[in-house]
Amino acid sequence: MSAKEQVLENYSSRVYKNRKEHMVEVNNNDNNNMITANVRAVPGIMTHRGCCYAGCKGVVLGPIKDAVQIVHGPIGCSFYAWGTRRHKAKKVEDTDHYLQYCFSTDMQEADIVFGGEKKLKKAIEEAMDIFHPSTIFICSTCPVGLIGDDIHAVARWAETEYGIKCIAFSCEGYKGVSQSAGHHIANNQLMRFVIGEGDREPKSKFSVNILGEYNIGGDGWETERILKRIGYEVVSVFTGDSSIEDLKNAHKANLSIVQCHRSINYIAEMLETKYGVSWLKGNFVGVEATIKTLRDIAKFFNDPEMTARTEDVIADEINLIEDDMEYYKSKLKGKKAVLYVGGSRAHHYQLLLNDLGITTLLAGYEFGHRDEYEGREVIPTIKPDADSKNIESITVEPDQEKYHLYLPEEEVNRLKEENFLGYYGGMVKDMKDGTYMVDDLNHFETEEFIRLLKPDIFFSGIKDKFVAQKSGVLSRQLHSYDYSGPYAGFRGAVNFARDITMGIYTPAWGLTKAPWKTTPTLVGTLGGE
Ligand code: CFM
Ligand code: HCA
Repeated sequence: MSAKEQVLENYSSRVYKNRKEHMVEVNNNDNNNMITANVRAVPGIMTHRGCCYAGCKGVVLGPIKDAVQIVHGPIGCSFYAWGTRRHKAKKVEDTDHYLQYCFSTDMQEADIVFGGEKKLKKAIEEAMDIFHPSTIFICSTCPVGLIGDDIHAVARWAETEYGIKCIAFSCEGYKGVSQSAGHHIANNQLMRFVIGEGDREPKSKFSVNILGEYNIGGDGWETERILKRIGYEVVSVFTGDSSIEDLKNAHKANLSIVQCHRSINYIAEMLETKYGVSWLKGNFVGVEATIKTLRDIAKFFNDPEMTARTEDVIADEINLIEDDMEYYKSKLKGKKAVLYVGGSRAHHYQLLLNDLGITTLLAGYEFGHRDEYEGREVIPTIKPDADSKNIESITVEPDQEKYHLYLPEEEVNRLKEENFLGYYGGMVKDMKDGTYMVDDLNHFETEEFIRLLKPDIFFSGIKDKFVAQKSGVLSRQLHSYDYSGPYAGFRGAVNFARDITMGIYTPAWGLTKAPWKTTPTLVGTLGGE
């Protein structure tokens, strides 16, 4: 029996039917790797997913450093999002920097009963008195949606009262099935109220945005370093170490490079539709992946000097890390890994592991959609009632097979000529036959797959980390990097390889033996007398 069947066998028939659709034994020959994803978790199962508020406030908005971000809700929600995600940012002189702060309306029972809008206004007044910010975000959490506070009206009030920018995000935690709904809400509001407002012209025609890069552990800085070394101008980064001013000018760039497609694909597509900024899916995690991305960007700009410069920089960067990478590869070759991360890293990190000779036995996403697993063809499609500037009416609708990007006729023709943007690849094509993709891997399945597959290392987040560690398997966090990093780009690859090598060669893992495996911990008698 396969590991997948052995795990599923433990379930009741109802749960079995549900969960089997979320598990695929990869077979790239029969091309039948369809998976169910982005649907509600079975109630009662210990999922490791997060909520809509986490995706909006925690992930996309959190790293924007010069906006005061007020969480309208009970204090616990705010405390959760305070400093846990490690999106690094540098203070720029004479500009606002609020990343270290935690702003909350601290809703209490009375506010739930009588309404919380007054308290929200008070919080804004207080923030204005103390910090004088030029931008305020309001993010609501579950109770706000239930009682119906109109945070958008409060935002309009603040804009008139103080002459600032104030944007409200109705990102109550219960919306949708995971963090993913929150990304969408954040993206839509940034598109409506921020992007397009700037008029700063890029200095160079080789100008880019980096989308879906949140500067976890300094990853974005390493990516920018490489791009700038080649000669690109980075107009904006969504949203790692970013300021409102940079984001306002994103539409001025000539190309958007998408690192994490899951969290930001909406903005990439809307920038293309509304302002004609092309995008390409890149990936700066892994040495080979970084090289490929740099070459794709050079291909896009199609400039002989930039192409030559790209090759020079690649050669020089490789030269600097080659010895280290060879050394770590000799230590790591043949090791086996399991990865379970949010919506893009379970794919990207497989490529970096490949560079080091480590095989992936199982990979899964908390909230990736089918695109992230199976990949999708992107089909530019003529929009029936084409009005290219009416962004609200343009949607990207993933059907079972393809992405349709609805555009006016001339845009469709242009994109078709540049068939360059025609495909967004999921992770299955980079996985070996016989390995597993598991969506929304839960606590029980984590324990079982670790027992059956016996990986040398389990990559995940804080919630599942200790499941692995308690069973004597090395764990590394791919969200927070266990407070190390950067792991992106050329220098990041060496940091990653070093951290993994240290972990694998730590003897502790072989020494752990749960006490209940050697001595019974419960003693009792069964039955009556
Ligand atoms: Fe994108 Fe991210 Fe991820 Fe994500 Fe996240 Fe993250 Fe992640 Mo944690 S935006 S999908 S919602 S790469 S916070 S920086 S590590 S789950 S794989
Ligand atoms: C989130 C943020 C998170 C959590 C990480 C973890 C992050 O989804 O709310 O579970 O360890 O990267 O900080 O994904």
